[in-house]
Amino acid sequence: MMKFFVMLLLLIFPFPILAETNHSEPVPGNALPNGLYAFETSSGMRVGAVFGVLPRLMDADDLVSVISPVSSQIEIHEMKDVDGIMKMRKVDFIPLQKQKENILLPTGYHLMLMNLKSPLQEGTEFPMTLVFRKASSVTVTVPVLGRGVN
Ligand SMILES: [Cu+2]
Repeated sequence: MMKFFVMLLLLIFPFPILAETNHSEPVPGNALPNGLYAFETSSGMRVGAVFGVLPRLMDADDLVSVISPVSSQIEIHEMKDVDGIMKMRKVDFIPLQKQKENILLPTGYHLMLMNLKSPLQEGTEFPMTLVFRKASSVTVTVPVLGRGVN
């Protein structure tokens, strides 16, 4: 199982996962958008990931599920340091602080697009609906970024 995750990570994240500590650093060749974003995926790849800044909420809340036409199944994941090893696991929700920028990043909470219907292509965008425990759902547009590799 661990092997699978490591392989998945290498495919998904365009930078060394263990070295990455601050995701606000720009990805080479790309300016990161203000909100959420995804990286392009290659044709053989069925899994993508969404990172970036979630919409600000007036009150503390939980992000409990995510819906998008690009994927029939979107999982909420958390990357956590367990005894010095970064491990990714599926969680039921992301706790959100009120009036704060809640940021999704490869080394923390992020959204995993499982079973992509087609590869995510650089320059395109897709809608994603964020479902909260208390607040009404919000639909955002997620741009697809290149991996910054020329
Ligand atoms: Cu994940």
